[in-house]
Amino acid sequence: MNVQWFPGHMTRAKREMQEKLKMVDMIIECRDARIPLSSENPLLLDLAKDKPRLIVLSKQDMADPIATKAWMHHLTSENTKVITVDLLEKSSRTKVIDAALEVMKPKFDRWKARGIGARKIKAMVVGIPNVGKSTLINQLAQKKIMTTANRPGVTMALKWANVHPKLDLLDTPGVLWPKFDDAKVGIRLALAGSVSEKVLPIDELAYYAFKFVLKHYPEALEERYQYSGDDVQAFFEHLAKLRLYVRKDELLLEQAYQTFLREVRQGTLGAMSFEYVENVD
Ligand SMILES: Nc1nc2c(ncn2[C@@H]2O[C@H](COP(=O)(O)OP(=O)(O)OP(=O)(O)O)[C@@H](O)[C@H]2O)c(=O)[nH]1
Ligand SMILES: [Mg+2]
Repeated sequence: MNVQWFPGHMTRAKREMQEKLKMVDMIIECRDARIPLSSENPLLLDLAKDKPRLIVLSKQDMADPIATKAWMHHLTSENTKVITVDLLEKSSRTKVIDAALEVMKPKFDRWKARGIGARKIKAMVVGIPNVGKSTLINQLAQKKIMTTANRPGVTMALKWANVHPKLDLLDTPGVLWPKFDDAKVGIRLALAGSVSEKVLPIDELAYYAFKFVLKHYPEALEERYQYSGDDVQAFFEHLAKLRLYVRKDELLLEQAYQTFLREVRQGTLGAMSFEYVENVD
C-alpha cells in the first residue's frame, strides 16, 4: 500500500508556518497518543529544530496506558517535555499551560538576567491532521474559537488565539508529508483518523486492523463482537451477519469493513495503541 496525500492547503500552510516561526518562542506539538511516532511530522521537525518543544500526546483516553507511559519516556529529551492529555477534559488546560511555562523557564531566566521584562509566550501549535490542535486551543481559551471535527483537514489557515495572560497560541492546519516511505505509517495514520481511509484499499486496511487487534487485544473481539476465532475472512462474515449487512442472500462485507474500522478508530473496542516503543527499529 502506497499512500500519497498532500492537499494544496498543506503546501501553503507549510510556507506560512515557516514565516511565522521566526516570531514564536516555542512549539507545542500535538501527537496522537495511539501513534506517537507515526504522528510525528519530519517536515515540522526540520522547520523548528532549535525551538523549545512541548509534545502533547492527545487522546490518552483512547490509548493503551502502558504503551503511553513507555512512549513518554522514549520521547522526552533535553529540549523537549512530554505530557499526555485527554483534551476533552477541562483539567487538560492547566496541565498544558503549566508544562508550556516550564519548558520556557530557562528562556525566561535568561531574559530576566539580561534585564528583559517578562513578556507573553508565543507558541505555535503544530501537528498532523486530526490530532486535536484546535481542540487544545479551545480548551485553553475556555471557549470555542476554533472549528474542530473528527476528520483530517479541518483547519485551513493560521490563526492566533489569546488563551492565558502569559500565553498566545497559533493554530495551524494539520500538515502531513508528501509520501510515506514506510507503508505501516500510512496504515496507522488511517487507523487513527489522520488520513482519510479513502486513500487506502478498505479491505486491506480492515484486514490489517483485524490482525492487529487479534494479536494485541483479542479479548476486545470477543467482548464487542462475540468472535473468538482467528480467521480474518470468517470474522468479517460473522460481523456482517451480526449487524445484518445482508442484501438478498449476499453478505455486504464492505459495510463490515467500514464498521470495524470506525469502531477501532473511535475507541469503541476499548483503549488501544497502534504502535509500541518495543517495535521501534
Ligand atoms: N477522545 C478524545 N478526542 C479528542 C481529543 N482531542 C481531540 N479529540 C477529537 O479529535 C477530533 C479532531 O480534533 P481537532 O481539534 O479538530 O484536530 P486538529 O488537529 O485541529 O485537526 P486539523 O485541523 O484537521 O488538522 C475532534 O473530534 C476532537 O473532539 C482527546 O484528547 N480525546
Ligand atoms: Mg484544527
